[in-house]
Amino acid sequence: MKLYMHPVSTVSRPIRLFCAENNIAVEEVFIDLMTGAHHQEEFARLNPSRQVPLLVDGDLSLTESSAILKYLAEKFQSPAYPADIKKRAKINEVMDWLNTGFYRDFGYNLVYPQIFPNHKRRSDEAHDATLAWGQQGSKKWLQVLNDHYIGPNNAYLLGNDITIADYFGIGMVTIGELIDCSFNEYPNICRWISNMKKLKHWDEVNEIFNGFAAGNKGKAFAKLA
Ligand SMILES: N[C@@H](CCC(=O)N[C@@H](CS)C(=O)NCC(=O)O)C(=O)O
Repeated sequence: MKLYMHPVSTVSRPIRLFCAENNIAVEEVFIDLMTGAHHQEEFARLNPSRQVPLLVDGDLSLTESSAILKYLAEKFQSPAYPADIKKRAKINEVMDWLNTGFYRDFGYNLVYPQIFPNHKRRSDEAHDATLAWGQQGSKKWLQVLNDHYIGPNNAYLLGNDITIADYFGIGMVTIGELIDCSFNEYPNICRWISNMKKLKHWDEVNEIFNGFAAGNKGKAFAKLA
């Protein structure tokens, strides 16, 4: 299997972490998004959307990080994606919730416009309005994550067993580190983040991401407050 990825990519990191933690042998192919390698014909033929991650397993070419995690978990019969249909339905629910709700506001309206020049809005007014929208939406989603999904007793998003939703979500929530964002107002989220960071391969998988985040420390960003 080949995984086309970028080590800082929010949606590549969960797959790399899941593979590392579960001893899944995958050949990683680095696609340098910074130099536009994803726009070169060779890669665009494999993924016309010109994005990472992309998993190639024999004759299967699979995009969408959520679908890739589910495929790998099924292929290797991981307990992180139990066969019980009700448990699986809840995992799917959280992954969709993260992807279509939380990530839109937190990633695309708050974090990315501040760190990627191509996400900056054309006027200051439009830019500030996007960030204000992102702050408001993110706070709503984080409260739901803190109170409803994790709650005061769970170690993970859906109880005390890690699932692929945790791998998926941790990639998205920790992009807050790129704008030096604190989650202190959300103690259950802090506990969950700290549990995920205890995974054996966390540091190794996130080394480059952590370097990127460290470079942004102390800079002025619109955060959650
Ligand atoms: N919905 C896709 C999103 C993929 C995505 O946004 N990938 C980013 C990296 S995090 C990318 O390749 N960006 C390059 C670009 O769009 O130009 C997934 O979950 O896999």
